[in-house]
Amino acid sequence: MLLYSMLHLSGYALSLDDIKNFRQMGSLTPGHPEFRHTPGVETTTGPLGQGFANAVGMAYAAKLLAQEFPEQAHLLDHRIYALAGDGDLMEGISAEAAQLAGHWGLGNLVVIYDSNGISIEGDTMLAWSEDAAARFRACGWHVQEIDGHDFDAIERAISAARDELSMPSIVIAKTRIAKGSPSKEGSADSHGAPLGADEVKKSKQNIGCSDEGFCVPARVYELFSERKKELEAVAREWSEKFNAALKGEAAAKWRAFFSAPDVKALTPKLPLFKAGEKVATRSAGGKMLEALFREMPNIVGGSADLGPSNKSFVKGYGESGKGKVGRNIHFGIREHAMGAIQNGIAYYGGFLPYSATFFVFVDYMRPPVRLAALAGLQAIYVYTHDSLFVGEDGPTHQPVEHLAAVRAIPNLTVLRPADAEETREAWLAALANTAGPTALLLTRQDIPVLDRAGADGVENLQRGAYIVHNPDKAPAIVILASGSEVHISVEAAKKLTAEGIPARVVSFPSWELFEKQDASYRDRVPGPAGTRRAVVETGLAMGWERYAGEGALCITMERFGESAPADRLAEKYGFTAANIVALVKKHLGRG
Ligand SMILES: Cc1ncc(C[n+]2csc(CCOP(=O)(O)OP(=O)(O)O)c2C)c(N)n1
Repeated sequence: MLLYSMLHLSGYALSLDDIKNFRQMGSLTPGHPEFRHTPGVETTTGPLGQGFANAVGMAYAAKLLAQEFPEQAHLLDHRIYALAGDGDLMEGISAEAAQLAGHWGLGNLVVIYDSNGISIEGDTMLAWSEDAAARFRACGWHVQEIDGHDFDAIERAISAARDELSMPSIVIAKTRIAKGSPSKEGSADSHGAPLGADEVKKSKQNIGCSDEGFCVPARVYELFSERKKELEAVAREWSEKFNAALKGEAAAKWRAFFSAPDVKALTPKLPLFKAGEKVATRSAGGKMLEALFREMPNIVGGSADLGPSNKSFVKGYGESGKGKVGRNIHFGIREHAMGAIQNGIAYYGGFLPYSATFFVFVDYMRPPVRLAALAGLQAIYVYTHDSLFVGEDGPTHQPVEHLAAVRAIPNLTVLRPADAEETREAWLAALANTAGPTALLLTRQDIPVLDRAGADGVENLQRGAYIVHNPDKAPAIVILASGSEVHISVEAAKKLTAEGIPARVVSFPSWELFEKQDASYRDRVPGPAGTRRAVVETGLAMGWERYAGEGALCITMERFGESAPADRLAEKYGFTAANIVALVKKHLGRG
């Protein structure tokens, strides 16, 4: 409500009626601010701590943008402000993000911490006795502590924070929740529940306001509108200076930063692979990134300390470090902050951010992935080591339920390419998806580039599923597979066909893209009703009945794996051509 009321007063298209409609169906004032829903809302917040880390991402983006445009840098010198509460600071993500902001020296970031010592259950002392100031000092922040009800102190502190350019600033403002309320001031009772008519009336009297409901005194509107006029002049002047300073090559570069990726132009720039070549899709993904860094000046990202494994670091384009930002970002071992900082970069605009880790650790960053999907941010996740075939690291590192879990997030496009060629297409799909995030699931192990002669072309990955192997006769079995299980399925299909059981293999990298196809395509690829089908995937069968039908043969993982070399695991858990052949025969009653 603080944000909504400030937007209303500042002249955004948010009326007093919108404010009265707080939290009502279809209103512009939903329970928590939602990006793209309410004018002036710059980030979707609500899950505590996310906004704090978003602000760190925005500050990173602002600093990097100025670095990328050195001639205009003197004009790209704005600050990023964030308001945070006790809840934000209690959440671990704020500690991760604060460490990074301090390390990077984000002097353009100013956090104002409403330190009222109250959360839902009562005094924060119930569960928190950390010295927040000491924490932020330890992380390399400029720390000020003030009385948050002293307007002069607030002004002085913000001014000092603005002047501090070598490190991020936090203003710890000691406040009283529900200040002025005769019986609720300083009490957890005021956190979420309405104060009640009588208490509101008395509170307003106490702070010198009219007790009329939803009343904004005319002099308040006047004050804001005068200030708006002054600031409009400042903005105009800035725009004129900026447009004058942005000439020639820099102007073209700026346009490239602030427009959607030109997928058509990028397509021929990405590397190709030959059928039969053995390539881990994580390595193919690394090659795509190298090409994209060359072609797209605004692609930025990095890993949570797994760069060499994720193949996500691109040499020669600068990197983050102590007191510096760069296009390659070292997030350290902080998946949660990584996801939310990535969101902050996406919110800021101008950059296309990616992040990388092992697929199993998506669990450590699920909240920001969900928020990217909700907010419709273009963010790309490079999740390598995507299956049981991680091998020796064992069950802690082998995803099982993760495919089902990421497929369950609305507006997240999940892509599990079957080979290096599909990896190129998957990257193109991610670049084309400007309406939400995309997860690329890539293998640790080498897998062959498929021979698609006589089958559908690899560009059909864009349709979510397509036929990679088709027998001459009508198929007796259609095998649906994704990622590294596709080539094993093709090998099995060839054997089955040779034995008189014509078998089709459908590479099924993306449920979400497949859902967007017309009904005739969706019917054609998995075969007409009555077709016998099998699913081969190193994840839960859960959900596959949608495409395979009830009663399909499922060669899937319904339990945790174990630590062993990948080929031994393939044998034991049945992901071999021989096992697929045997089980299909049995399933069809032909064994
Ligand atoms: C991740 C997460 N966990 C729990 C909540 C539920 N919740 C909303 S506000 C709140 C307490 C926040 O306290 P504080 O930041 O001090 O806010 P204040 O009471 O000062 O308004 C909690 C636990 C949430 N929004 N997000």
